[in-house]
Amino acid sequence: MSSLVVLGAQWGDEGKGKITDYLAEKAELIVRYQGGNNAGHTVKVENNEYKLHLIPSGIFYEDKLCIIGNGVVVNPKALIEEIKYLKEKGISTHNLRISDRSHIIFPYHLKLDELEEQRKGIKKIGTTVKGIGPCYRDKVDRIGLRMCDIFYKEVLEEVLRKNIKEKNEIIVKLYNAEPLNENEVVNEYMEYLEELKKYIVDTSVIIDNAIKEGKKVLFEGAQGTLLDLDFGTYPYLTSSHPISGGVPIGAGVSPFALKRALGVVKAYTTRVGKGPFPTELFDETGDTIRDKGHEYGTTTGRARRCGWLDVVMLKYAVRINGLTDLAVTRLDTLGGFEKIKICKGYELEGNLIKDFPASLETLAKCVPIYEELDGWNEEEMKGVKSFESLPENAKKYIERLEELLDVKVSIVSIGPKRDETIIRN
Ligand code: 2SA
Ligand code: MG
Repeated sequence: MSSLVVLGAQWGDEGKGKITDYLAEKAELIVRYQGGNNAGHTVKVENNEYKLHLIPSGIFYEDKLCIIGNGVVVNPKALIEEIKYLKEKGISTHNLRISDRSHIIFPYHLKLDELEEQRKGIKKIGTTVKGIGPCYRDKVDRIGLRMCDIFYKEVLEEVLRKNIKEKNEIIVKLYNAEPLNENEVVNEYMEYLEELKKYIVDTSVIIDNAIKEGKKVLFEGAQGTLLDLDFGTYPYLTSSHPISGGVPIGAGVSPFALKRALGVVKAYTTRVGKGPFPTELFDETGDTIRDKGHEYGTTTGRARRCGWLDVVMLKYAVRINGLTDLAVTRLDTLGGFEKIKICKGYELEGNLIKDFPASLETLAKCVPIYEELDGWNEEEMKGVKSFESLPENAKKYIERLEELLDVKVSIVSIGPKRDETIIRN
């Protein structure tokens, strides 16, 4: 059994939840390696629907360890709420483990996230306002607090009080906003952390042992490649590393631990938040995709921007992540269009651009070069169990994508349910 990472190849919301859930069945450990409760996915188990933000989707299986790795930023309050939510639905969290090296999100991170976004005005990033960026910033600044600090309560309290005082100064002086109540935050969070103590361990040792024993480990990415801090559309991105390179750092494993990198690709492109988006559709087609695909954020309810599939972007994702294969989701949503477009390259001031540019100024000027393919009828897709039985033009769409990217599409999803997943051998 070999280990693999499942990650988003676009701007997040590719349908990773469903694919991860599907693959989790065959894995023994499921590990989150970046992000925090800015992630959100819906998992359907039998007839129940669950929404998870922080806990890996393997939690629905009794016998699998679910790990929140060191690269994740943990909001203790949100995590306790998620544990309670699962308990109320009869799901136990006894298999949950939290890295002792993971950083803690405190209320001042959320407050600063909100205030900074307000101050940026129209230049705002459109964050999830979960305190993700400010928490990672403190980590880099070496003033953050980690889960292991709860075992030294006095030290933790001292640093926490110092941090609250310093952040309050910024909140009051720079933003003219209400300061946080120091004692209230300290008391509330010391209690939460005490409650989480039983889950805190050195998770990198557990993962390493599992790999040595030949167990299959599934690394679960949140957000997507184009939201990666280094390789995404800076600054309109998240503050962590969703790419495959984020796994060794965010989970504490060797870079050679990964044998497979599965990229999840939505059959079209969506993004929430700001920033250039070359294949964005501002017409009726875009609205139809949004409505048919229910393209509204799970956490914030925001309408997602929709557009055609972008191969320039996907080639970049294949290269940066070393993708071994792809899972294409939402092929059903593309049904019913007479013609479907794929962007094969960009035109920039008379030149052909094949590599995804670094500068957003450049990206904003790129004009997509499209190839047009014939559409298919979605009715012909209902109940289909094999790739061969898909409508002819839907197959052509997938095969053309494979040809353009030179990567195999190993999974095709044609609906939200587990049995609407086609595996190609
Ligand atoms: P943040 O809050 O600092 O991470 O926001 C920075 C940018 O990253 C975007 N972002 C996301 N975009 C899509 N999906 C996200 N997460 C969930 C998911 C979304 C959900 O993984 O499915 O619940 O539907 C996500 N998280 C962050 C955000 O919009 C900003 O552009
Ligand atoms: Mg989502």
